Amino acid sequence: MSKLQIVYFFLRGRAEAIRTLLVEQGVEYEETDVMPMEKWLNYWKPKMAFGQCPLLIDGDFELVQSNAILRYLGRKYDLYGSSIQEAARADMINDGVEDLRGAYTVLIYQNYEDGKDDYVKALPDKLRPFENLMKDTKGYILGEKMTFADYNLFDLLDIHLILAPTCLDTFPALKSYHSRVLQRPGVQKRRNSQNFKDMKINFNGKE
Ligand code: GTS
Repeated sequence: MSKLQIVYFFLRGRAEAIRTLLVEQGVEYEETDVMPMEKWLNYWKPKMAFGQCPLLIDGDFELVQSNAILRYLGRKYDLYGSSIQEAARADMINDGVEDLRGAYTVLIYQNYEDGKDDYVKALPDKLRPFENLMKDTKGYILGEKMTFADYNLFDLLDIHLILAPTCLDTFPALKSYHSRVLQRPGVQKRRNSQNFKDMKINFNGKE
């Protein structure tokens, strides 16, 4: 059986939660870099259903949209809870992650120099809903077992700690959640890999 393939830029970006999930689940995958730019524009981009990557290739099945990929892998590797209510809670938090990731992406690519201070000032109001949702768990989003959404929430917190290193200091549940996920052996395996260490977070180098 062929290995899964992630087609993306050589970046953490929107592929990092997917990679961490796969490494932790012990799933071997191959990585295809869409660059150089001419190759991206003329070869890869026209192949992408929405003109953007990441793309996951699983045999003859191809899927774009990072959150659809995470959900697909969640179903495939039993990381989607065990009832429709649990799945919905994972979905809800993942959608919250997407909202904040969207704002982060606008900051990074459109307004970093002028917008960073205001973004960091407004961050507590954006993080508080996650703190409220996570404060009763001593484990992960659904309790003891990781879901696809945990990989995404962890990555979101992780990139915000780089942007604003003290941003979790007033959110004890999120702070301990971040370190709990970070300490997981599979997450450590990904983070100790040369591939992870060599990657920028974002295409323009801002973080
Ligand atoms: N909603 C999409 C998803 O979640 O996958 C957005 C994907 C997206 O914005 N991809 C960017 C891209 O392909 C790269 S990154 O923002 O994830 O770093 N950009 C290149 C282009 O030509 O649009």
